[in-house]
Amino acid sequence: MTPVTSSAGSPQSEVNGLLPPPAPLDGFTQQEFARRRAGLRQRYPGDIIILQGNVESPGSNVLPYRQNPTFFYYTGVDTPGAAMVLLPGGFSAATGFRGLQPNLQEFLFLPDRSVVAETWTGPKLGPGSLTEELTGFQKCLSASALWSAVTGWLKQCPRVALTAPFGAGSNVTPEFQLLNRLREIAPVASFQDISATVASQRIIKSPAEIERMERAASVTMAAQQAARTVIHNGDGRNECEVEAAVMKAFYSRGAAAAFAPIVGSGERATVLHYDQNNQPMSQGSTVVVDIGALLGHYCGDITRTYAVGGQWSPRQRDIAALVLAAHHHVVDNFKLGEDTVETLAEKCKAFYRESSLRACGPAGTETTMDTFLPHGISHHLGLDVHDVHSSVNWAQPLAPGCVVTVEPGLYLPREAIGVRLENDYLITDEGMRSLAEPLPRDVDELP
Ligand SMILES: [Mn+2]
Repeated sequence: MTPVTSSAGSPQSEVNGLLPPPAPLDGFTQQEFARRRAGLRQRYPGDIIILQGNVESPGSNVLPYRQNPTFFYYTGVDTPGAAMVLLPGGFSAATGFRGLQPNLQEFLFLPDRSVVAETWTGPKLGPGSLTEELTGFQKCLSASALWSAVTGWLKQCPRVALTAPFGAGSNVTPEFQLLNRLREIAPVASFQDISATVASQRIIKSPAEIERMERAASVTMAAQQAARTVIHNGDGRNECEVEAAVMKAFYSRGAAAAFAPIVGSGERATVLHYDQNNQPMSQGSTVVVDIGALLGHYCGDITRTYAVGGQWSPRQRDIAALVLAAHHHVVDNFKLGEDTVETLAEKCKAFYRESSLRACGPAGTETTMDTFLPHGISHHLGLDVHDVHSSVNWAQPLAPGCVVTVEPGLYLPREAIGVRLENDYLITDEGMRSLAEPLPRDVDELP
């Protein structure tokens, strides 16, 4: 994998005195992205495929800007305000945009570079030949030309493939705005939703993605080790100190948090997405630490459960041993071609049901342990923590190249015990392979 670097004295900087732009692709090869675009075009051979990237929210630095993961997946470009247009084969690009070579099919549109804007947010990739060289796009045009080009192209080919707006609040999404605008300029156009195709591509990871995800998982494990050290001397210390150790481990390794870290001790260990992380920990409590590093665009997601002071109580040990055994049971008995994200959860619940352990439910009656697992135990992982969540076909068997989490838990609020144990796995022909160091087999190695 050869990182692409931008050369100083590039056309973009020579012409207008701007600083050289940052390199796109984040260390992946141009072929990686070209292959993905080819895969997408193959599925929609008669359509104009349009994707838009994220824009920076004007005048606000409240949250760091992050590119739309699907847009990065097909372009390798983080530049705000970008758009990608892929034309069907045999279609003449010159019909929409005079002066273009007719055989061009892959277009990137980027905002023009601006001295004023770059004073605030630094040098950016802009339209032109340097970006074409760095990204492998056939043509990189100014974003100001996007709508006139698309209008012209749609007159010749009124078929569009795009990611449809989805879910609650979808009518305020950029996807909805794009769809509306296209309907205005091409009222007779037909639309196809590419989301399922995007998901089918994104859930199969390339060797380069797997290598990157191993690094994200290993940074996540380093942060787990840092969390454990704090918790072993954690009596009277605050959950936020654990979070601080986690963030230090991420930042000092060039990573960020893929999601708000969860550090819950005592009853808070039973709150699935607890993220206040601001209560004192007391000796002997279980502490659930669910964290993920975001490294080079890819996410880790690993959960460990520790005991303040480093020793289980007999009851905690029983609960943790069952969760650990369930985790290994699911991984060891993985059936390629059969198991789906859903059947993994069913296997885990069945395993819990067979256990002789019991606990009291909310009504105060004793029940089997499967009652105390309120969540699924697996999701795809990648550019997003819940990778292409809304578009994944959950009934589809996991295939080689998929990366998923396995994360059984047990949550007993009445006993103030919560345990979750999560690792990240690559599906291979031989089964599930842990991306980071494997989960121990011995429950006494955990706390
Ligand atoms: Mn997870």
